[in-house]
Amino acid sequence: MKFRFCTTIFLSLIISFTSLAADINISEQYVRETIPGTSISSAYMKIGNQSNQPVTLTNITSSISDRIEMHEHIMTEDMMKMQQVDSIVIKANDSVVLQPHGYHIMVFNLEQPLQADTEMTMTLHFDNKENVTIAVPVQGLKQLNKKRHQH
Ligand SMILES: [Cu+2]
Repeated sequence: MKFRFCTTIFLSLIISFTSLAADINISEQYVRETIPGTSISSAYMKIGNQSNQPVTLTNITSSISDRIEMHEHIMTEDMMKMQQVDSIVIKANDSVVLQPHGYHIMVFNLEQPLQADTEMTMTLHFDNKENVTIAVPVQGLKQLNKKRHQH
């Protein structure tokens, strides 16, 4: 009994510390259902930084993929192209929206296709040592609007 009591206090201390340290706020996240015959997908979200310091997203990991990259879309010679970026900076008290035709997250090497109405877990690693693990709902291809993100 005594052990359980201590564990409860310990856990609540961790939780309150975590909420105090939460400078990063992720919302509106979703990942696309895998197009049949492929093993990739793309994810989008809004990343808010509630601190007075800029924060840099440096890496993204997940148990279901060993290769997750940050990408951006750029215009070159009248063509929309995408390229990998090493990091994404979120300014102090600001937010960055990852969305089609802008910054986005690419998930490669999926062993299992992502199915609509399930979710995947990913961890975002920031340079302030804050790691944020989120559940990302899988949005079905039929739920997407007609402007599809082409690769
Ligand atoms: Cu991409």
